Amino acid sequence: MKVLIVPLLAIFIGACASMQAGRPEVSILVDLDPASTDRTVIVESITADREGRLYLPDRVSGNILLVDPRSPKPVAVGRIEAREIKGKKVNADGSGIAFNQQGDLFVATGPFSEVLRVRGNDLNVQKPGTAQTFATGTEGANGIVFDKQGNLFVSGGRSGIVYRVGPGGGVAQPVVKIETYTRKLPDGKSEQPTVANGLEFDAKGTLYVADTARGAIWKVEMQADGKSGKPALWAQNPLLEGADGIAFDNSGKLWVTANERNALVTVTPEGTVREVAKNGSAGPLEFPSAIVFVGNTGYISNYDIPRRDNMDANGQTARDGIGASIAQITP
Ligand SMILES: [Ca+2]
Ligand SMILES: [Ca+2]
Repeated sequence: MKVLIVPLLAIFIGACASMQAGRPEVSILVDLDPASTDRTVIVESITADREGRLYLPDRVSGNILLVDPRSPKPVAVGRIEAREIKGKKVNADGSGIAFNQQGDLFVATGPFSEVLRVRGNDLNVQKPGTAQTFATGTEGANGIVFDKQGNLFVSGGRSGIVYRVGPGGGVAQPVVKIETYTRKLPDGKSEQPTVANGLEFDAKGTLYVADTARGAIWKVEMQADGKSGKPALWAQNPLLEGADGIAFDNSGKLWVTANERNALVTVTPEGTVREVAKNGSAGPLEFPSAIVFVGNTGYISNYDIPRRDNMDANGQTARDGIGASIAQITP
């Protein structure tokens, strides 16, 4: 018995020490392409259903993957078909993903300038449902989020526009505009022009917009008539360079995946910015692009673009680490 107790006690003391140090550890929940480290699967976003199961669109296969954290093996439950546009095959490159209150699943696609929908009943391992057009006119469609009234908000990337469309879908209308801006990365060559990326609402219904280019988070007060106020720069910090997906934890802290820095950063309701985790190109964070909380655990999609702190020593690839995967952290 003692043999058992001593290691358990050691683990317990170790866990307490790491909690006291305030540095919860990131680990890998699942490698989405165990046979490869070379972008044979590409996931840019992640969401969860009411049962805490995770969903990610894979840009390479067009599959919408389901991963149950209790038994983390990816299975396809939906499909996003490529289209022929002007005689060329165009991949959907699914990005932002979110459920509405009815349990239907939505995925933004920049190349189609649309948001697609798979009905909840059609999310099926035996017969994966095909995503159909829900919202149009969303140029650069990237992050998506629903408000409490069931309106869908869609970020437009470099244009800085955030679109809004009602619960029935249709043509989306621009409602917010973040001023355009382009940042040069430390390599002096790469440029980052995305100013409207990850979207999230807080409990009071205020909209937050991740500005990847400025390394900032904007706050937009929504008015009772459905119109939006002027965006206010809420937090800006070099730690936020590459700010991509965002999500609130149970304590009301905003978590930010700083993709090009391979880092997780939090912003308190007072606007204090703090780095929670960061690593080099070998992971476990590999260009983290989105985060979703299930209870106290944050699940993170590793997009694994070869850029800045996620680039291998050769300066061209991102083969270090395990590649496309879901990371997890329990603060
Ligand atoms: Ca892999
Ligand atoms: Ca990698």
